[in-house]
Amino acid sequence: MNQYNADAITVLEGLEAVRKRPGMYIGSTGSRGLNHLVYEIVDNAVDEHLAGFCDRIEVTLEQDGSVTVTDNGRGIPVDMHKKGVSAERVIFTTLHAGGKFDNSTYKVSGGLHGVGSSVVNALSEWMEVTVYKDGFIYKDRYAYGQPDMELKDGLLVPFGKTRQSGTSIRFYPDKQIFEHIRFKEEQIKSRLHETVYLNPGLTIVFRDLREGKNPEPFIFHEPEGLSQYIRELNRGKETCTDIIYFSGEEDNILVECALQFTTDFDENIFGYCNCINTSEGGTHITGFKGKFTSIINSYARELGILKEKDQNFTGPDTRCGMTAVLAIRHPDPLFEGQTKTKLGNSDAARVVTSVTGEKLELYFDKNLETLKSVISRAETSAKIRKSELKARSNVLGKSRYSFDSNGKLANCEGRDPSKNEIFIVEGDSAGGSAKTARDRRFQAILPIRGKILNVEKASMDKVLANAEIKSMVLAFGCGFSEGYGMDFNIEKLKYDKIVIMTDADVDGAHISTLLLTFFYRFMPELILQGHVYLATPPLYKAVPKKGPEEYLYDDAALEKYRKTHKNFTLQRYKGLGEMDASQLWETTLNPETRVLKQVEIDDARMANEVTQMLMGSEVGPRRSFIIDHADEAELDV
Ligand code: 1YM
Repeated sequence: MNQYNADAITVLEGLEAVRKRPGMYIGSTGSRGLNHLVYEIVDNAVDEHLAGFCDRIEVTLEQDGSVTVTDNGRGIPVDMHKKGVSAERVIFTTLHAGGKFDNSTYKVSGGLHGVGSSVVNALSEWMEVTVYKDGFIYKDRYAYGQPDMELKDGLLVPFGKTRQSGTSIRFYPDKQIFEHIRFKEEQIKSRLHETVYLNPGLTIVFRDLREGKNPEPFIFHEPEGLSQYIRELNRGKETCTDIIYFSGEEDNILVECALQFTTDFDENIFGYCNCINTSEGGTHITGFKGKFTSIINSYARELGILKEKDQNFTGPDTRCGMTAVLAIRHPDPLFEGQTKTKLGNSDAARVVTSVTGEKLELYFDKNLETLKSVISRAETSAKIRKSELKARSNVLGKSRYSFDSNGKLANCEGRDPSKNEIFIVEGDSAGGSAKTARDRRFQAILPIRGKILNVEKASMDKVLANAEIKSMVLAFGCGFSEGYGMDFNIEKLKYDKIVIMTDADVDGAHISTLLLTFFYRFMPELILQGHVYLATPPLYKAVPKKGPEEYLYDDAALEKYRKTHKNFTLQRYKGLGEMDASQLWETTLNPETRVLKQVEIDDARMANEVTQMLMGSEVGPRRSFIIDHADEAELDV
């Protein structure tokens, strides 16, 4: 066997490995993996851009289901490789071919670092490569990764002349390997857009010529690069600083960063290495964060904003509201982590730290106002952090022992929780009527003031220290949970039914929403196990000339009543307070005649808007909420 044949066999074995285990190379054989094929080819063209030879890439989803990617770079090398065939053949049939053809450049953009072309070839039913180079057009073809065209003495035969240079690759993915050959244009477009943000000199033209799609070209070009990316990420948000941009290079590692603060409270930092989104973070992000924190702290001390006795801002304090994109270029990136999206190079941390320190100091020295805005965000964050901490220790520290006897609760006499009910009644006057009206053997009344409304306008510490909420927690007897120290124990619940009783108006709905929100967040078991109910007091009482009075619970009922009754007077209840004790008993309390609505978790989610804003699992909205009302809160820190 001669050398050439031996090489050819290794080649086939290599591509066969790709076909046997495609997931190893492209992640999956679903639509993500399919899209990945496009990215692999595009990334090679982006590399050519990064090498300084290409400024335009066209991506076309063809009518027949294939994809064409064209660039205006140098054109893939077609000259004789030492293996005895055209370099182009080696590139498309050998794993790990890439960058070894020219020492002057290294592969910098994403994906499989040069093996991309051969992997895509291996997973394609057919692939067509057109190279425009040195005045000639060359074509080559492959089927299932194997050459499908005769060479002449190992070289491609030019078949036409051209003034252009560049590479065009068209491929049709292998139906035996992919579940569906259906590219997701939105995802591809989004990825292409991301690519031009990271490469401001590049234009990418996208076309979707498939049946039923919009054939108009999309042109992606973002000459302002990362700054524009930040602008886009922060679109619709309220910003509180300019966009800060810096870049620098050390030890052949390029660092570029844009950031801006919004009035939101979350941080959004997007990291890239060689155009690959490092969603698991890594050394570059760590370096950036660490340096940013230390810079802000030292400026805050220098400016006297942090006094000697004050603690430093924490990292999250300094990044509260930050949107940032940090993109580095590394000659030899090390991708680690579950999804290989965590940068591992330690020199990246060092260089990013150094560039960030140097450039941000230059920037802040010249832009004091921006610096002050950033520091004031950190101050606010620190304040909230401390008050939240305090709120927790307040509620748990004093815990249930400090909830002294609950004066307002009119408890029931019965001691069997499975028979008992507690009514949470809005307003003292309705509470008074309810106390008179109830069956005290099994019905307890807990009046709450409209005060719970203020819960919405208070900071977290007030929510938790709120007298009404304390009354409820104490009355129910089972504590509350969600990391605030007291364990919720549904076994200790003193009532089978917790009935929210509010006026049938906007305020009443608002109060129920807040109560549901509170239960949903802090005592979800109450809802899940079906203990929470809404009383539905009537809206009207119809008194006909003849016949019995009738309570009407909504407007639909009234409509119906009007159709069947002519001569009647209508009494409209504006609130629970307008009902006397016997009416209240009849309409809302008496198990025989009342209408109770059992709250399901979906109803509680209906309170979702408020839930998310006020007590959501996302810290951001809650914090921004607290901030909006920070003036009203007495932050005792
Ligand atoms: C539509 C995809 O692959 N373009 C492309 C690829 C290469 C070159 C130019 C290129 C690179 C170099 C020298 C070099 C590739 N070259 C190689 C290899 N577009 C697309 N455009 N001359 C041309 O890196 O030195 C692999 S891809 F292996 F030759 F380096």
